[in-house]
Amino acid sequence: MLETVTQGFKNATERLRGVRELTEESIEEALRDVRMSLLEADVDLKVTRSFLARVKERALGEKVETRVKDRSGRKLRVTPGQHFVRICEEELTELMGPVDPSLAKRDGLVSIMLAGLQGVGKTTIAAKLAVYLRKQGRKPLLVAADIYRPAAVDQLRTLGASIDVPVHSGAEGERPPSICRAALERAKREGFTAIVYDTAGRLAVDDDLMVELEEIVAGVDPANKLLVCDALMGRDAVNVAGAFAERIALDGVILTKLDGDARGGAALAVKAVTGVPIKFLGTGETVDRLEEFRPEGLASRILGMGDIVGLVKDFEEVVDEKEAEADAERLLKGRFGLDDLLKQMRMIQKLGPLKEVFAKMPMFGGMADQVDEGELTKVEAMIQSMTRAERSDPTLIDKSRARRIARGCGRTVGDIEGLVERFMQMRQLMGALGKGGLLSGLGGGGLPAMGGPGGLPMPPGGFDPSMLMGGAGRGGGRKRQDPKSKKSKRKQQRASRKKTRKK
Ligand SMILES: Nc1nc2c(ncn2[C@@H]2O[C@H](COP(=O)(O)OP(=O)(O)OP(=O)(O)O)[C@@H](O)[C@H]2O)c(=O)[nH]1
Ligand SMILES: [Mg+2]
Repeated sequence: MLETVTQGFKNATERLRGVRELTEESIEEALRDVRMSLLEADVDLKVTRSFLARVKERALGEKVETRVKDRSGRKLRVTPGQHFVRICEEELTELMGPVDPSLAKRDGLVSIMLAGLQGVGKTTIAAKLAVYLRKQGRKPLLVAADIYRPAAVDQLRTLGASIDVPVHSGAEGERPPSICRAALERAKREGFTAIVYDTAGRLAVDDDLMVELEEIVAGVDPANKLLVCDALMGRDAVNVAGAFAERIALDGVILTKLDGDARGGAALAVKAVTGVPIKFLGTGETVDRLEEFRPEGLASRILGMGDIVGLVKDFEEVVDEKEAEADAERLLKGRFGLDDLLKQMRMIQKLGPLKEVFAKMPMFGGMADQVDEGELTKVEAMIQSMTRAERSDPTLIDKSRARRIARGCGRTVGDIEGLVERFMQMRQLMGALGKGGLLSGLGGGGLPAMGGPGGLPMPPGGFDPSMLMGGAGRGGGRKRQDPKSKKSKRKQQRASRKKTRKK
């Protein structure tokens, strides 16, 4: 999603590479790329203009410190281009923010009315929200208030059945405002603690639709009146959102189909236009694809840096900080062995499905689809068949050792040699990255040092990302480890050390 804008920012930073300071001229030039990509992504013109003006003003006004200290006191070098990226990121965050995934409740009931044009994903979001609310311990009721499209009620019923959430629908010929009122009565009577009204969509904003929504609002007074927009709407989203906001007092916006469109201009402008926060993102057709909206996350994804904050947060949950920092250091100095790889693989497994982990990484986002978890399970098995010495120094692995390892894990000698070869490449690459300073701090919980996109050293011909992060194939059912249970973790480590010593 939003690849167009990402490319614009990449081009802009590329232009600023090697620039000594941010002058009006160099900023203007960089901003030209950004402007073009924003317009191409169909971001509203006014929003684009004011965004660019703010970035320019700040970029000109700020003194560029080229040496800064990160949180652990380490000195880092920052280029003007990286400063520019940081300013853009902060302004993007500002443009799309704030963070507010909260849902209002009244008398213990979370009530949500979904409104929006035809086909934007209201019904899908209704089901997603029901799942979301149930995860929060609520008992949700879905309400089919779309009586115009013949299959609409059935669609919601099917969805409801698939997630095991009851769906309230009206009698033959009953009007939506009356259906909603009856549903609310039922919810109170039957002890539901959340209710989601799925209303009808129209091809364009028309008065009938608005009157109906106003009647529903008057009848059931939903605590959350949410406008659903899809990312494909671009500039139109602005007019539509404006029209809805004029008639009903919106409490928030939900953006859908962020997975589908490369342009996604609506995401950037909708908050500025409606003045209400974006609450959630829909990122796929299935009911689990709902995310609470975090502007920083989206901003850094747009800038092509991946959602590092999100990833770091995930990391903090599963990783012992000190240990991670030491690991990261060694990693970035190119001094690590296959045993480190194995450890990292296991850590990554705890973060969730690999594809999602990769999507959040700055460099690998685009490769997320290529990750093959099954391959990674094989890698894990191969490493486990090696001795401790071989793991820490894979150069030891000659033909005869490779044969023994291959026998141990049921793979071919070629597989083993391939693994070692790719591992050596990767180690070299990590060393190069470490010198660039990009990833320093990532593992330790701190933010990376403003590494700009485009400034990354990459090996010729690229490398296999799955090699870097390791496999989740085997650990599908494995539970996340409680970060506090360090005792049991240490015990585990001791046990595994013992085991390897024996070998
Ligand atoms: N890729 C993708 N598709 C989505 C997403 N949300 C919804 N869709 C698809 O978009 C289509 C329309 O979704 P609905 O939920 O029926 O939209 P609606 O707003 O209820 O449509 P009407 O009731 O006709 O106004 C369906 O094919 C959905 O599967 C999403 O986040 N990503
Ligand atoms: Mg619908």
